[in-house]
Amino acid sequence: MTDDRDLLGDLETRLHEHGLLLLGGVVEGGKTRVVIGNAGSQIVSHVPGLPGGDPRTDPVNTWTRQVMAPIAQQFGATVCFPFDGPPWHPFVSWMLGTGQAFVSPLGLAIHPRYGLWFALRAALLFDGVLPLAQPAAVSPCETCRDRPCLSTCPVGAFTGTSYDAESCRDHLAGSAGQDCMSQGCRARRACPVGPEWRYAPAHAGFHMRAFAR
Ligand code: B12
Ligand code: SF4
Ligand code: SF4
Repeated sequence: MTDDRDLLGDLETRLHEHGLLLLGGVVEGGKTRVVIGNAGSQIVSHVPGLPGGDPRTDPVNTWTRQVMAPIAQQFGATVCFPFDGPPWHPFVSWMLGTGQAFVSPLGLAIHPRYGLWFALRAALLFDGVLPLAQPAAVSPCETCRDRPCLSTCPVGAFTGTSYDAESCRDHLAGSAGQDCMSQGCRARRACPVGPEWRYAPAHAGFHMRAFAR
């Protein structure tokens, strides 16, 4: 019989081979959902087309599918992806449900170690209850007095309860938006958590081009 602890350990090893991380899991109705992602710019050396490629060809999503389909098969799980939609799978809610990350005032999930510098790439659904890590203790936002993420956006796109994607996109289209375009979202960069996980500028630029396209 397979040891469940070995299963998650083996899965983690397989994911690391591709620069991916097992971010957490949650038990739902006798099944276990495991959320997979990446942090920082470690993924860049694994994905053909990152960071300089054309986002319109979806290199990250294409790569994610190619890598995750055989892994799901090997581990006997069903896989789904955050980019399959609409309707979208509620990946942020799933991540929050693992107890390993928290909702930030920007709406993005924040991780005590990786800060805002992680993305969600896939989820695996396993039959049965797997032994999961203890939830993280507390959100870093709780002790962040000044909340610089909320005061740094040049067009005030984040209010703490909403995000104005249209104002953001308009700003990115002009010359004043080139700082965000080349370095990544200024509001996200203002967050002091996990500075060593910040995306390298070329990597951040790829995601900004993908968003602004
Ligand atoms: C559609 C979408 C967008 C849209 C609309 C976003 C919106 N706010 O409405 C657009 C294109 C604008 C967008 C933009 C970005 N997005 Co987006 N987006 C998605 C996508 C594909 C679906 C979101 C959705 O509607 N889900 C359906 C709902 C029901 O799911 P949910 O998990 O329950 O959603 C909860 C949270 O999202 C939260 N929430 C959402 N917005 C807000 C805002 C506030 C203030 C609060 C408190 C909560 C909150 O509340 C929901 C209910 O609990 C997700 C992937 C996914 N499948 O989830 C990525 C996703 C949410 N995006 C992500 C990112 C990183 C971005 C960008 C930062 C991209 C970038 N540039 O790098 C930008 C933000 C703009 C910027 N300035 O940089 C990441 C977030 C990772 C994380 N750490 O949390 C995701 C998970 C993609 C991924 N592969 O990792 N996005
Ligand atoms: S700047 Fe502070 S409040 Fe904003 S996301 Fe970072 S830790 Fe949370
Ligand atoms: S990318 Fe720039 S304009 Fe858009 S929300 Fe972030 S800080 Fe604001």
